[in-house]
Parts: sequence; structure tokens; C-alpha cells
Amino acid sequence: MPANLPPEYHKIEAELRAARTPQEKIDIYERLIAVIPHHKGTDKLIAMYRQKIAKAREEGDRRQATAKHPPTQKVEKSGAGQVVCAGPPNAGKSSLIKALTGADVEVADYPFTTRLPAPYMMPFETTQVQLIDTPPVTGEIMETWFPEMVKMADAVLLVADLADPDTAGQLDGVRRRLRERKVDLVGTETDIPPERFPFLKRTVLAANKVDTEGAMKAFEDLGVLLEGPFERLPVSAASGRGLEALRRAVFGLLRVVRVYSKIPGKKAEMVSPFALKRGSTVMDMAKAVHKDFSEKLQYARVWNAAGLDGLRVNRDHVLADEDVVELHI
Ligand SMILES: Nc1nc2c(ncn2[C@@H]2O[C@H](COP(=O)(O)OP(=O)(O)OP(=O)(O)O)[C@@H](O)[C@H]2O)c(=O)[nH]1
Ligand SMILES: [Mg+2]
Repeated sequence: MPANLPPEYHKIEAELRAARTPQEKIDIYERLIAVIPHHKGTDKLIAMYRQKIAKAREEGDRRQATAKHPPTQKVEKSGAGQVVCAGPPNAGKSSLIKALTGADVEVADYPFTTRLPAPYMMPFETTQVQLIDTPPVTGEIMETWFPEMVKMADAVLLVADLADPDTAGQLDGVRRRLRERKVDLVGTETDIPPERFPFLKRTVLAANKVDTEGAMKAFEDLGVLLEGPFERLPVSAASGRGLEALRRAVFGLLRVVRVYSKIPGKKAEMVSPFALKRGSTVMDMAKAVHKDFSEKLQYARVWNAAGLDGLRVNRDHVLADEDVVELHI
């Protein structure tokens, strides 16, 4: 126990004995963290309280869940798709999101820094993907709402910590906890029938901190230790290594085509495409543009890099990535 704790610390700590509900405990832990001076010698103490908060929150959620409805944390979807981050404490989930999106995300060198889900937009070429930063998951601790959030998301970005001696064990913990709630993480090429959407999630694994000593060896070992069909990429939020490949892989999880809408008589603007599920037709695009369009659609014209130059197509023509489409009503 570090020696230089202020007197308030001990006063607040004494209140813990009287705390009954998880929320009362959480409030006290928060106040303790607030009065602990932050420096190397107190890192472990702060981390311990953060872990206790996570546990107390889980207990609170459980009580609430049995009392009425399970607690939820909904993040409204935005952009080409929603990808939720998942991983053990301190793996660098927030750091990666910060590096991929340029947003001001809280990062710290102790576990349980992120406490609530938060969405950020990752630019990818002409479109954007929504990434959700989340609190960590371990074999013992998982926020009750977390599996529901994964079920609603389009895909998962699993983050591993190559600097941790038990990288594979940590990831197994995350996958086991999700599996207990019927969610399986699967590879990018898995076809998911609509009724299985909540339960199978296409996943890429970002093996982070590849800049640290021995990390490349840890990455290779991971290939042997971790069964799992998903793509694995060695990356570093700190040095930027592998981030372009990761960006592309994350976009690839969504399996969407980007389609640009063109107004007849005007030049196509290659910005703000519609992101449509692979296999979508001209009619699907019309629905995405406006209900009126889908009702009145006669035909469309398509331009693309593969050589179509204003070709007239009918409503069930399947669109390709980066097609430019002119809808005619
Ligand atoms: N060397 C190195 N350190 C990194 C890298 N990415 C993150 N870190 C460090 O790892 C620590 C944890 O980073 P965070 O981004 O807060 O990790 P997190 O997974 O969001 O942690 P929780 O929110 O607690 O679950 C910080 O000290 C980061 O600076 C990396 O690529 N290389
Ligand atoms: Mg975090």
C-alpha cells in the first residue's frame, strides 16, 4: 500500500463497510479513485478499484436483470456498418480506435480504463465505419449488456495484447464468455443466414503491440495456440504498423458494396456512397434512396471501372462495389 495517501482516502474507505448496494460501492470506489494521487506507485491500487467497479457493476446489472429487463446499452448505427471492439483489459482497444479514427479516446496504462461503450467513425476511402470502444472482457468479468451489443453489431474487432504472456488464454476467455451467451466469432468469409445474424459475428483479430519485444514470436505462437477461423493481423497502435491493412480488413467484414448515386445530366460525385449488402440490386438501392423511387423505378444506368458506360439495366440487376448508378423513374 503506498504511504502517501491523503487522510480523506481512509475516511472514504471506512464508509465501504456500510455500503450495501453495488451502486453505493461504486460511488465510494469512484470517490477513492478521485482522491488517490496518480503516479506509478498508485497504478495498481487504482486498477484494483477500477476492477472492483466493473465487478460491482456486473453484480448490479445482474440484480436488475432478475428484477425486470436486462440492462441494455444501445448505440445507434451509423455509416457503412457497426463494428464492436472486444478484448481483454489493457490490450489497446481504445488506442487502436484512437489511431484508426483520429478521435480523442481515453487511453491509460492500467486495466479497466474504458467503462462505457462509445462510438467513433473510422474513415475508409470514401466511406466511414462505426467502431464501438468497449470496457474489457475477461474470463471472470463481462458487462451484462456486452453480448447484446455484439448481437446487434454487424461485426467484431477482436483485440489481442501481444505483450501479455497469456495472449491466447485471454482471448479464449473473451470467446468463452461470448459463447456462453450463444455468440460465436467466425471468419470474414462465413455466410450468415439472416436468422443467425445475432449469433454469428464475422471477426478480425488485431494482434496489438507488435512493436514490443518478442511480439512477433508471440504472434506466431498465437497461430498455433488459438484455433479460430478469422483473419489475424499484427498491428501497433503505437507505431501505426498494420493499421492500413486493419482498416481494410474491418471494412471487409461488413461485406457491403459502395454505390454512388448520379443525377441524370450531371457528373457523378464519388463521395458519400450508399453502403448496400453484397448482392443488392438496383431496386434495393432505390429503396435506400427514397420510398418514392422504389415505387416508381423504371430502369437505371450503370457506370463502373470494369467498363460499363451508362448501360441500361433493369430493377434486379446486381450492383458491384463502386458502381455509379442513375435511377430513372
Ligand atoms: N507498446 C505499445 N503499447 C500500446 C499499444 N497500444 C496501446 N498501448 C498501451 O497499452 C496501454 C493500454 O491501452 P488502452 O488503449 O487504454 O487499452 P484498452 O484495451 O482500451 O484498455 P481497457 O480500456 O482498460 O480495457 C496504454 O498504456 C497504451 O499506451 C501499442 O501498439 N504498443
Ligand atoms: Mg479502453
